[in-house]
Amino acid sequence: MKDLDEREERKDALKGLGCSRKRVEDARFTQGKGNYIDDVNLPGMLHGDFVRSPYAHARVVSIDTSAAMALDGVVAVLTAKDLEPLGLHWMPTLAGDKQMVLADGKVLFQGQEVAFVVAKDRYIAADAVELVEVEYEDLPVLVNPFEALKSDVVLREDIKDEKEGAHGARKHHNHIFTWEEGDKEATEQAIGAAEVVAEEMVYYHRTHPCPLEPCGSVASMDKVNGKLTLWGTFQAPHVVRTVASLLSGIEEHNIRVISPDIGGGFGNKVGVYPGYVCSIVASIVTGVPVKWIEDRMDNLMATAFARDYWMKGRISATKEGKITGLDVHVTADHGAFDACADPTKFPAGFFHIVTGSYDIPVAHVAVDGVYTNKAPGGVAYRCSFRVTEAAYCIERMIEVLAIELGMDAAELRRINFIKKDQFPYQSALGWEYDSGDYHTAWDKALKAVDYEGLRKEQAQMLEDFKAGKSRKLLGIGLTHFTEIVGAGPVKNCDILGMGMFDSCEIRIHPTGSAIARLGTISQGQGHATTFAQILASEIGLPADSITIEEGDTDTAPYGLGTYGSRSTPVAGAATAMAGRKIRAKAQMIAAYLLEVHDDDVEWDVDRFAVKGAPERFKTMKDIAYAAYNQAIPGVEPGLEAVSYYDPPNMTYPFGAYICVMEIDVDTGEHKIRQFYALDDCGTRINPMVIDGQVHGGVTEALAIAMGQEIAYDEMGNCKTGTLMDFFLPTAVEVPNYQTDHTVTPSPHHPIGAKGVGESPNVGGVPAFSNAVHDAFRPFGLRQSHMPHDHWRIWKIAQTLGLHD
Ligand code: PCD
Repeated sequence: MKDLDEREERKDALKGLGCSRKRVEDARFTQGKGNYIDDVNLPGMLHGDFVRSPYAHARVVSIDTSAAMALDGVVAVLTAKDLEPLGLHWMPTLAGDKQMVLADGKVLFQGQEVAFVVAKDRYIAADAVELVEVEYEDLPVLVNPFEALKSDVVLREDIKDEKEGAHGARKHHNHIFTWEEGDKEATEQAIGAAEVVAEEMVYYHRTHPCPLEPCGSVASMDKVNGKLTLWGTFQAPHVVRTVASLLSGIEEHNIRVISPDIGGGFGNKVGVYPGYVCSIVASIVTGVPVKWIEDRMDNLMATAFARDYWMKGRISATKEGKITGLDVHVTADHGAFDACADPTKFPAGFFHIVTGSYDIPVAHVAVDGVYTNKAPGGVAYRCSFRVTEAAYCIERMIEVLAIELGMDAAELRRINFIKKDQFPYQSALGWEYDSGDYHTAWDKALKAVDYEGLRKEQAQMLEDFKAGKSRKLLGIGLTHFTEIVGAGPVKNCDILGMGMFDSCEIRIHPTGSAIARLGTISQGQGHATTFAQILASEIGLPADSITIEEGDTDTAPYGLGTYGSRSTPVAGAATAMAGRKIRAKAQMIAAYLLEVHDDDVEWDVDRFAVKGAPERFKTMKDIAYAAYNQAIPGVEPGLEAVSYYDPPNMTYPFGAYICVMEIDVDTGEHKIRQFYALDDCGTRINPMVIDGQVHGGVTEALAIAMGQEIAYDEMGNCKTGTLMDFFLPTAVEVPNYQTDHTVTPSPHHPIGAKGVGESPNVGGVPAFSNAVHDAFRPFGLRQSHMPHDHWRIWKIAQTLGLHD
C-alpha cells in the first residue's frame, strides 16, 4: 500500500496525462504579455493597406495611383501590373485553383483586393487608399449557385474554355468540379425499394470564423544576406515557407517563417491571402520590413468564409426504422476562386463522413462546386474539412426521417447506431472508424437530462399552449455525432503535395529539464500545457520542467500545422513516440549506471529500476545528467530524439449533445434551459483544457446556429461586414454548459487520444438547430434554414399559423 501511495505521489508530481494542469500560457495572455502579429515592430517598418472593390462583379477600366503617391509618407502603390513581371499577380490556391492577388482586369467579389498601398504608418496608408481612383464598369452579379450554373454570365474568364479543373471535368463555365463517393446504383436501388423515404434540402448557411485577432503578416527581406523573415498568423508555418519558396524562387533555407502568438485561428488562418504576398513583395521592393494587418471588415468580407452548402438528402428505412440507404447531393458555393482549405484529393473535405454514427448499408454522395460573386475561402471553421456540414446534414435527416416514421428520434438513433463490436467499422463511403461505443454514450446522455421526463414536460407545455394557457414551446435538440480528425495518413492526405504527417523533437538538458518543439502551432488551445503532459508521462520528467515551442520554421521540425483537430492525433502521437525514443536510450544509460544488463531494468513512472530490486534505480533526472557527463561505451553523449509520425488512420471522436430550449412563439426569442455535452475523445490529456475546448466550441455552435451569418444582397453587397451585423456571442447570450464524457481510446494512437477541439462545434450546431425544429414538430415543421435568429423563429411560428 505504501509503495502504491508513493508511486501515485511520484505520478502526481509529474502532472502528466489526465491532470487538469493549469494552462501555463495564461500567465502571459491574461497580463497582456502575449506577442501577437501586431506586436511585431521592426526598425524602419512600413505599413500596407488595400484598396478594395466596392463591386461584386465589375471590369476594372483604370487605376490612377498618382494622387495617392503624392501624399506625404506614401512609399508605393502596387497593382496587378507591378506584380505581373514577378508572376505574382495571381497565386495558386490550396484547392488547385488560382486566385488574383490584386485585381487583374476585373473584380469578382465585394472587398476584393485591387491595389496595395505602402506608407510610413497605418493612418497614412488608410488615407492614401481613399486617394486611389479606380474606374469600374459593373457586370451582372451571381450570388445564387443554382442560378450561376444556368447563367450565361461568365465569372472566371481566365478559365472559361477549360473543360477540366483540378478535380476533373467542368460542366459549365461557372462549375468547378463534381466529386463523388459511394455506390450510386446500389443506393438508388435501396431507396427505390424502401418502405419509407425522407427527402429534404438542408442548407448550412455561409458564415465566418471571425477570430478576435484578424489576419496579418510582417515581411522582412534582408538584401545583404538574402534572407526573408516572415511573421504571420499562420496555422501551418512550414507549409507557408515551402509555398513562399516555390512562388518567389527564394531558396527555402533563406526563408524563415514565424507564427507568433495567435489570437484564435478557427480555420481562418490556414489559407494564403493576398495580404501575405503583398507584404513580401513590398518588402522586397522597398528593402525594409512591411506590415499588413487587416481590420475587422476586411476579415469578415474578404478573408475566407465557411460552409455555404446546399445539401439535398434522401434517406430510406424500413417501417421499423432501420435505415437502408442514404444519398446526398451538395451544391457547394465556393465564391469567386476555389480557395477551399482541404487536403488535395478531397475537394469536399471529409464530407463523406455524412453517414454519421449510423450503420447505413449503402450510401452515395456527390458534390458540385460552383463559382459565384462571393468571397473565396471555404475554410474548416472549427471542423475537420466539411465534417460539420456532414454532421448537420445527417442529424437533420435523422430528425426528418423520425417525423416520416412517426418515431421518437432518440429511439431511431439507437436502432441505427454502429454497435460496439462492429469497430473497426467500414463505412459505406469508405472510412474505417477506429473505435466507438455509441450506445453507452447515448444512454448516459439521455439519463443525465432525464429524457423521458423532458418529453413529458414538453407534452404538458404543448397542451397548455393549445389550451391557450401559455405561449411557450419546448424543444429537445438531440445529436449524436461522429467526427473524423487527425489528417493524414500521408498516402491519402497532402496539402500542395506535402504529406500530412507531423513531428516532435525533444532535447533533454543535463539537469533534467527539457525543450520539445513541434510542427504544429497553438492558437489558444493550450499546447504548451498539454504536450508537456504527454511527455511527462512518457519520460518521467515533470511537465513543469518541459518547455514546448512551436511556430518557428528555423527551429521546429517540419510539420503540417494545426487545424482539423490534428495536433493531438498526429503531433501528439509524434510527441509520445519521440518520448519513447528518449526512454529507450535512457534505459541503456540506466543499465550501465546500475551495472546490470539493459533487459534487467524496468520503467517505473519517472525512473528505471532493477527488476526485483526497486530500491536500486536511476531517475530520469539522474540519467539526463549521466548522458552528458559520462563516457558510456557504445552510447553517444546527449539525450535527444525526433519523431516524424505518419498516422495509420484518422481518429473518430464522437459525442452525444442535448439542447433543451424554450421558445416564445410570439417574439421568436429562445431560452436555452440546458445544454448537455458528452464527448468521447479517447484518452483525455487535460480534462480542464477539454472542458474549455467544449465551452468555446459550443459557444461558436450557438453563434452559427442561432444568428451568425455572412449574407449578401442580390447585388453581391456583403450585408454583414461588421460586428454590428455579424453575431458574435458574449456572456449575455451564452448559457451554462454541462460537460460529460466517456473514454473509448483510439486503438492506433500511441496514447489512445483522439482530437476534441472541433467536436463541440460539429455536435453543437445540430443540437441547437434540432431543438428549434423539435419545438415546432407537432405543428408540421420539417426543415427551416439556419441561422435561427429571433426573426426567423418568429417567422416559422407565423408560417405555421401560430400567431393569431
Ligand atoms: N486535448 C486533450 N485531450 C484529448 C484531445 C485534446 O487534452 N484527448 C487538448 C489538446 O492537447 C489541445 C486541445 O485539447 O490542447 C485541442 O486539441 P485537438 O483537438 O487535437 O485540436 P488542435 O489540433 O490542437 O487544435 C485545432 C482545433 C481547431 S481545428 C479549431 S478550428 C479550434 C480548436 O482547435 N481553434 C481554436 N480550438 C481552439 N481553441 C482556441 N482557444 N483557439 C482556437 O483558434 Mo480548425 O480546422 O482550424 O477550423
